[in-house]
Amino acid sequence: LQMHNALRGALANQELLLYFQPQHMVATGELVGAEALVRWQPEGKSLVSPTEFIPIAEESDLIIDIGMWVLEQSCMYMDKWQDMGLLLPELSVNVSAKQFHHPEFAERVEELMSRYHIDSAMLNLEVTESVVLGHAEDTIRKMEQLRELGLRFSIDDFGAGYSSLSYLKRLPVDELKIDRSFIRDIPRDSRDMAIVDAVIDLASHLGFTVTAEGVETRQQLEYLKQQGCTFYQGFLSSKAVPVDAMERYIKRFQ
Ligand code: G
Ligand code: G
Ligand code: MN
Ligand code: NA
Repeated sequence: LQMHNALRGALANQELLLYFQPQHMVATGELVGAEALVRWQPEGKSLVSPTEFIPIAEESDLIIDIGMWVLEQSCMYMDKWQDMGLLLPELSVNVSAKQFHHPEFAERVEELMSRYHIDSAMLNLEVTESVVLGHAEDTIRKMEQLRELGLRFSIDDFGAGYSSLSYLKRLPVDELKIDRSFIRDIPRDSRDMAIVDAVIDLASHLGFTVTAEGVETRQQLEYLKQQGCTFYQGFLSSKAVPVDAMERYIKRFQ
C-alpha cells in the first residue's frame, strides 16, 4: 500500500521516465525500432525497475494511468524524433490487460495518434496472452478495430504465460515476442533450441513476425539467423537507454 501511494505520487510529481531498448533486424542488423520501458526515479533515490512497481500498479487502476502516460510519452517522442529528422521506423509499447480493456482505450489511442501526428505504422502494442482471459470476443473486436487503423500487435513473453494455441489461432496479432528465458541458454540447452525453432516455424506459418528478447551473445544471434527469426533485442546490441542515448543511437544507424 505504501508503494502504491508513492507510485500514485510518482505520476503526479513526474518521477516516471521512459527508457528505450533498440530492436534490430536479425538478417541485416538494421535498426527497426525500439521498445519503450518505463522507469521510476523517486526524488533522491535510485532508479526503480518496472518489475518491482508494475505488479503493484496492476493491483489497481493505477496501471491504466501509468500505461496511458507511457503511451502518450511514446507518441510525444516519436513526434519529436520525426521533427528532428531521426528515423525510427517503429516504437513498441507495453499495454497491460486492464489498460487494454478500458472502455475508452481505442478512442484514446486514436486521439493520441492524431494529436502527435503518429502514422499508425509506427506504433506496435505489446500485450500478453492474459489479455484474452475472460474477454475473448471483446479482445478480438478491439484488436481488429485498432489494426484497421494500421497499428500492429505483439504477444509479449510468448511461451512463458498462459500460452494456448487456441488463443493464437483466434487473436488478430502480427508478431510473437519469444520470452528471453528461452534465449538465455542457447546454444547450451537443446530443449530451448527446439522450442525456439518451433515457435519461429509456427509464427512463420501463421504469417507472424518473431522478435527474440534477451539476446546477449553473437552465437545466439547467429543461431536465430539460421532459424529465420525476424527481429531481436537484447544486451548484445543495447540495454534499455534514456532518451538522449536513444537519440544518439538512432543517429548512429542512419
Ligand atoms: O525494462 P525492464 O526489463 O526492467 O522491464 C521489466 C518488465 O516491466 C518488462 O518485461 C515489461 O513487461 C514491464 N514493463 C516495462 N515498461 C512497461 C510499461 O510501460 N507498461 C507495462 N504494462 N509494463 C511495462
Ligand atoms: O517487456 P519485457 O518484460 O520483455 O521487458 C524487457 C526486460 O528484459 C527488461 O526488464 C530488460 O531490462 C530486460 N532485458 C532486456 N534485454 C536483456 C538481455 O539481453 N538480457 C537480460 N538478462 N535481460 C534483458
Ligand atoms: Mn515487452
Ligand atoms: Na517481454
